[in-house]
Amino acid sequence: MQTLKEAIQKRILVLDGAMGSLIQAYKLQEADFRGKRFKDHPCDVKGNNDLLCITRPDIIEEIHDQYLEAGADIIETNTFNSTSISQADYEMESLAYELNLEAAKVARRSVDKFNAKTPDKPRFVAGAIGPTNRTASLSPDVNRPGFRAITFDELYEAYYQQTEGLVDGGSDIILIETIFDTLNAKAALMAVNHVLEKKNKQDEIPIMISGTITDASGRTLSGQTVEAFYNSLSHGNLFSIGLNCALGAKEMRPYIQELSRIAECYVSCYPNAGLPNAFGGYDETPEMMASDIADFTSSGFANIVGGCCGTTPDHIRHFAEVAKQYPPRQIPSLPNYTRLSGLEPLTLTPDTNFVNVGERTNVTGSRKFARLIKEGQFEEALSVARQQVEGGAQIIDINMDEAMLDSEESMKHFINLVASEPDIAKLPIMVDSSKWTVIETGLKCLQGKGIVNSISLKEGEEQFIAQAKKVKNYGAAVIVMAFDEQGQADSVERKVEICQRSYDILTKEVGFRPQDIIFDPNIFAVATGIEEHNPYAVNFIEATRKIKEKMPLAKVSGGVSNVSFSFRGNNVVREAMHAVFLYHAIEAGMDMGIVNAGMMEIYDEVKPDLREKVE
Ligand code: THG
Repeated sequence: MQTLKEAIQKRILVLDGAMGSLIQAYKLQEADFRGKRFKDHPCDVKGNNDLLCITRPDIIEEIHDQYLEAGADIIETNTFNSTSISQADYEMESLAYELNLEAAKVARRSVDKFNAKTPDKPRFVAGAIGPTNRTASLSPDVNRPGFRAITFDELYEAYYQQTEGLVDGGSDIILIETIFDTLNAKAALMAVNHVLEKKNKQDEIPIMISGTITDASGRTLSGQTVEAFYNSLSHGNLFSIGLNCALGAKEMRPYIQELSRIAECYVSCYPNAGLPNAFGGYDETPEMMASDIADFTSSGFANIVGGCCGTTPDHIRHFAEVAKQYPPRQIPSLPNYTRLSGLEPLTLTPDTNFVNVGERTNVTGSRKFARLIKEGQFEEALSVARQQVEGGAQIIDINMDEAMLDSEESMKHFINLVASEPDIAKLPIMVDSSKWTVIETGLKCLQGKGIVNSISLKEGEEQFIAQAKKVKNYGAAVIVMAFDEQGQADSVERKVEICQRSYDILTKEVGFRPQDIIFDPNIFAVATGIEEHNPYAVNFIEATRKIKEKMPLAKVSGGVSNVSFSFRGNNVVREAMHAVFLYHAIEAGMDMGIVNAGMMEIYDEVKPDLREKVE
């Protein structure tokens, strides 16, 4: 029998339609939901549709059968709310694993029945994972923007358990769907990948993900654009990415077109039957929707089509007819650019100018920021970030390394507050700490694709690899310092050698994408009065040239203000030094730098006599 991976190369696959409205048609009562087993359950369970996989599996199987009969290639398990988190609404959190196990078995039975009848048309079970009823990157309380009702770790645990049930029950695919908060989806993706790794099924069970654009703004509920959303999740071994729910097919068109352009995996699309009407129902007929689906498929936008809320087996029958008529979308092969995101994407192409990383949201890099954080004035501290953005920062570096602080807690709280300020949160975040636990705390708060600052070979290969693997699983890019077991590199040769060694380990052993690696060949202070320090700036520049020659897809960054530390208090000289340094470093290939955004002087505007001395 054809595998999913074979089938999707040949044709556009069809996903099933809505489950809820079909269940409603059975007019089930409280007693039906309870069955014998939950007759004495302490609270009402009517409306807990997922429970029917245990108490009325016959009904769920009948619905699956209807969709397969209509021509669906893939049916979704009835598990949208089967996490311990969502089941808490019905005091059934302890049932989570079993709900998923049973739901997958029901879907499996239905699919196996049809596959036995027509082995030439294989069908597949997609274990469905919903968003839960909580958001990890949004506060439910407008008065407490830094508050979160759920954490990354709690979501991870719940999704892990759900995935185990779905896989044990026989799912062919895992589908993370209706994503409205990308941080929830990142937790789900990590959990799914970990379960598949543990069960040694990574090659066998593909992962589909599907987001939701909530309105005409073209953004997810948590504020990301389509491309930012894709960048946040592209690390997760995706089989497909797509959109479902919220909008009707027509409204979804520009966003599916965009995904189709940027996604280096298959693209799925399963819209609602139009926008909800005044009674919360859906009006688009199978014929109406089929013409929109035909528009997508004839435009080459999609590999998988289906329906969400309001769609019926009749809709799916029409879609299956349409899907037959067009060839599937071809996966584009895109240039290996460094792609990051906050609420918006940041792509570093060969035409991108030097990228400014704002340095001032650093308790060791700004007295003002340090004072505000120490006094607990986090809201005011946001103004420091905002000033960096207004000064032209395209990424924000955040550092809370200070002995007097609970650095993990401060990192978490500040990133959560940034998330509620769209003018700042649009940028990718660089999590800066010399403490791994602080970095990991930061990563658990980022819905975008950020940068870890930093890792190195300082403590040896084992720790370097372990941390790099984690960074990759969180989907971040990484700064690698030119630092090894012998210490921090100061000569050109050592800088290049350590970066090359790090690169080889990251790309060959960890599976890092070269464009997600950013080298920092150490900017040290010059003119300190110690003779050996004087070539430090030139060494950085020469090392940069060599690193970019040898590893052109990787990027080079550095902490620019370090170079002028001996002139602290003399900003005229410092800014001149930064301008001259950057002029030459950028010419040598430096791609980005941590700088005091807004205070950058232009090389040509530095007073000639001062410039001459700095040169
Ligand atoms: N590489 C990487 N990360 C880094 C550095 C690096 N992170 C921290 C640091 N170096 C880069 N950030 C700063 C931030 C501020 C200053 C220098 C580097 C600075 N601050 C003024 C000072 O100390 O004189 C503060 C003045 C004030 O309080 O207003 O110079 O190299 N990967």
